[in-house]
Amino acid sequence: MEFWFSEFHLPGLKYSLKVKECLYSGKSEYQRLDVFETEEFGRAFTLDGILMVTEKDEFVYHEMMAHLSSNIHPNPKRALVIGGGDGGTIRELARYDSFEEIHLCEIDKHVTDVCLEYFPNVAGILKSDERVKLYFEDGIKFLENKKNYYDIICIDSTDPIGPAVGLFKEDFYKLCYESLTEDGIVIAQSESPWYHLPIIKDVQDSFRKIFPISKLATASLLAYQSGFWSFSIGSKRYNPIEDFNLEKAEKIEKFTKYYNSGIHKASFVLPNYVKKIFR
Ligand code: AAT
Repeated sequence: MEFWFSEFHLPGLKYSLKVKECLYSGKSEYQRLDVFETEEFGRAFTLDGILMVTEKDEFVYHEMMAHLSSNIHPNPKRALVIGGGDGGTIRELARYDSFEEIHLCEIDKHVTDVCLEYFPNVAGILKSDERVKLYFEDGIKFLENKKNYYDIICIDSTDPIGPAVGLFKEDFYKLCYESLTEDGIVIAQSESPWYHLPIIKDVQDSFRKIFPISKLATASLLAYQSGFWSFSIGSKRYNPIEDFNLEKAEKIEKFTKYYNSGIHKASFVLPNYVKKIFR
């Protein structure tokens, strides 16, 4: 008998992967967690029936979150990832020697436990790098007590449902602003330009109100809705395009599978149907 995982994207559209084996199923206080061995994408991790990590393409999203932000800061020392309990964004941040502290604030410890067991190449860094500290709490509450602390904040959150709703609100971005140092940078996953343009517009409108510099980047991936994803950057001093650091990118691209200097620059070039949100 064949077994397929389907993610329901739109009322008339679903995305399906043929499953060889279900490796794990469980329920936490916050969500349902599943790990599948799929025929096309290797292992896949889902939360409430939505793909979070696949072995095939996880590098795209995680590299973009970490490198678009860290590249443009000349000497980032403290980073925070909110959400992202799988560890992928942390793995990429950890490539920079300049970081002294890399914090993870994930609401659901169950996510990290499952990823440590089933995705060692993604989550392993959470145990192996002594700069990494794990906090299992709500990202919003966590930031209320942190002022002027982080150089980089990566908002690596689920889609805006359940506990992640607040991570897409202007008040939360204000908290991020206050928790950043005077030249800090925040990057947030901001959903798909094909399916979620109103969400992208809201995030961008908020960033523009709060940060002197705000930009939108995109990337092509496989596992998230429509295969085309966006990242919103808010920055206090450095411009993601003008302050691009070629030397840093060339060092990093020895390790990366998606990000490189050309991708950094090109990712800020937007199609007209996306640009229209700024008019
Ligand atoms: N690294 C790619 C994986 C993710 S998962 C996002 C994580 O955000 C989940 O583990 C979830 O438990 C966590 N999370 C949700 N709300 C909060 C919160 N309020 N505070 C802290 N962590 C939270 C990103 C997937 C993108 C999906 C695209 N379709």
